[in-house]
Amino acid sequence: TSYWNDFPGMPESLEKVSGIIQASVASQNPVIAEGLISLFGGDGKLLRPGLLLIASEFGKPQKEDKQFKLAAALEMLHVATLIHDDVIDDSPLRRGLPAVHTRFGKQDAVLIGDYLLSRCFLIAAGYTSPEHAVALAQVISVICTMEIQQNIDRYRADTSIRHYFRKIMGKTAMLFSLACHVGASEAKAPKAVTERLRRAGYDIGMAFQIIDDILDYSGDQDVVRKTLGNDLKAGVVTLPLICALSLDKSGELARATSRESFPQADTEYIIGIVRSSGGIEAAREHAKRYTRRALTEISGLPRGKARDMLEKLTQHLLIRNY
Ligand code: 2DE
Ligand code: MG
Ligand code: MG
Ligand code: MG
Ligand code: MG
Repeated sequence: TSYWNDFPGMPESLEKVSGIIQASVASQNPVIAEGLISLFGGDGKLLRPGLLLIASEFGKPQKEDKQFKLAAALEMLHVATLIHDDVIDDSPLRRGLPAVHTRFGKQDAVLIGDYLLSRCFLIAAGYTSPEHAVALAQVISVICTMEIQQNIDRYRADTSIRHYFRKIMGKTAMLFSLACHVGASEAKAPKAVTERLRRAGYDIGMAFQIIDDILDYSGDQDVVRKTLGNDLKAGVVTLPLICALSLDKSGELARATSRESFPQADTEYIIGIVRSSGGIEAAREHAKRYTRRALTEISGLPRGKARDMLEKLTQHLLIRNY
């Protein structure tokens, strides 16, 4: 994808990953085949597999290019969560195309997500050390738990930044962190390097979800190529709103998002206040802070092509507009 054009060797490697995914999800069933081909053929960023592959370069070359298999498994998990996420968020567009549930209905979308999850585990079980398959399963249970927490917290604007960070750590950062540490660890990188990558992956993932949440308020839908403005409409309270609430001294925003008013609130009006109060910029400062933390970790990694790529990617993710 265009995300990786300036990264030597990565477009070719990610092509291999895509090939493994296509082969592994292939099905005679027309709904599965079409539903998945449209998603994997779309313009996914392939960040998690990309991170895993970069991390694996800190270790030794692997038998049968095992790292490509693991990278494929992570992307399959990620896409499974997206399919379910779009059902849950009632979000019609994904990767520039109709979401799976838009085309095939919610019933089949849920099942296609489950199918994909099982294909992910098939690969993980076959090509990962048991402890990493366990780690993967644990991350998935945390993702689900934090998604449920997010539902519990709907329309509660009186939340804390801490609580928000905890949720995005579970729903996004842990998988980024897993990609980085499993990639390095399976390639037998030194323990200190693996641990550093685990921390860097966590910080990159935190910054990534903060920017995702900012784009939901201020992105250009034609560029991001998925439905925006959804979080607020669904009562999901994210960092731009949390920051705006502490910046808006008039109390206007607090009134508009009180437990009573929030479900019927005029979302355009709220988005206007979030923007004019500086909520977006304040949220961006947090993304910058996580990016700086990631860069500090990365600067402690062994020098070389992999470190340069990780640094460049981390910097890019902060200024991305999709
Ligand atoms: C991204 O948040 C959410 C990621 C996790 C979703 C996980 C679900 C559990 P967003 P966007 C739904 C499903 C679990 C499985 C299949 C194991 O902001 O903006 O909603 O891209 O993402 O819609
Ligand atoms: Mg969503
Ligand atoms: Mg969601
Ligand atoms: Mg989002
Ligand atoms: Mg996203």
